[in-house]
Amino acid sequence: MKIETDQGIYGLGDATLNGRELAVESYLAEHVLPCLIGRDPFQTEDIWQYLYRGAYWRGGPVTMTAIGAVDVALWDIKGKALNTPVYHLLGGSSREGVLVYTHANGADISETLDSVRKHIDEGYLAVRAQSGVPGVASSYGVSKSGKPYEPAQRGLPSESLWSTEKYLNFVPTLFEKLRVELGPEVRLLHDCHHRLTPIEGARLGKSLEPYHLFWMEDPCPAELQEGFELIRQHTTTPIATGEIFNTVWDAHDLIRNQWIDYIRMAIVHGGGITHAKKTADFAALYHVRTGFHGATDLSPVSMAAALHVGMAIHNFGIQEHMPHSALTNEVFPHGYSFVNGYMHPGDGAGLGVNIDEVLAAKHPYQRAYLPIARKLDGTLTDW
Ligand code: KDG
Ligand code: MG
Repeated sequence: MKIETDQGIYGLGDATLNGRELAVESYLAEHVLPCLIGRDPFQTEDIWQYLYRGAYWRGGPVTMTAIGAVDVALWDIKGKALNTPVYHLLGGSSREGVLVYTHANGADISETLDSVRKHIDEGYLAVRAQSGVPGVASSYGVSKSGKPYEPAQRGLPSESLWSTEKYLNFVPTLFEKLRVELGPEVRLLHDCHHRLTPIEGARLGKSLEPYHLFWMEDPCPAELQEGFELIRQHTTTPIATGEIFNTVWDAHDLIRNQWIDYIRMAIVHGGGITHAKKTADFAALYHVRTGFHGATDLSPVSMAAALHVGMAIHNFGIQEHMPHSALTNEVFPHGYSFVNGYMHPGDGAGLGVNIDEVLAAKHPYQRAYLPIARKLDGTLTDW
């Protein structure tokens, strides 16, 4: 999304909500953008409150993504108007670079090991490892025939079959092999993608302790925040969650009770930079660090926003980095860079990302859905 000012400066925001894109577009076009005409783009706080409180109906992914898109674009404008990178406006650099992790996956343990090794050779110091599970037709996070992993597909939602029993028996053998082969240094992460119950998450965390993961992500759905207390009581494996959260209130109990170690709310789905900064500051009081969502369904604009926040806040933990396709990078030329495991947002004014609208127009929107998952007996479960 692009917001233009009467001073000739424009800002970019990302309004992508994978699988529900047009709902956000409509919310923006019909309800938000008319309210922005004539406002001072420097008033990021007041505009945020105007869009959040002023709507009366608040929260939820559509609303908060729309607010996030506007907010990020306004911070871009502010940086450009003041001729400074956004991170300078958020506290300046608290570190030399932003530690990132990327995704490795394979059909089996040996392919996954090769994939992790490949990313270590590329310079990554942290890698998320997902593998096909024997007896499970399609596991979360495993790409088909070596293609980059992108879960949303054209047509109606695809269905995959899931077995928690097979998964729980398998995952410790994966990480045992990775540790034996790769040694103690590399940071290893794993995403359970909300598929377990709390006690199953507890069992997994406990069984992974010998392989000292950097984090176990989304062991179970987080609507019931106290479910994480149960996991926490049983394991020292660090816990990350929040990629589908939209406000700090979704994580309020998780944070203040120290049931999690990393908060993953996406900058754009959580109301933008203004709300991400407040969430991070609240989390800092409870030793919770950030691990902002950074999958490829979020654009380079979101990536840049996350890097600027990650540079500035004290309780930064790690940033997810799934490199975009060459075409996406061409549509969004950007100044951020990756060197030896760390990324830097660049020192251009604003976010440091631009858009080639002519090229973008050659690739019109096509509807796609995230998959759904069913247990072996047909019961719908969390994908
Ligand atoms: O659109 C859904 C993806 O963003 C999500 O499945 C990716 O879990 C994910 C992750 O950790 O990157
Ligand atoms: Mg995830």
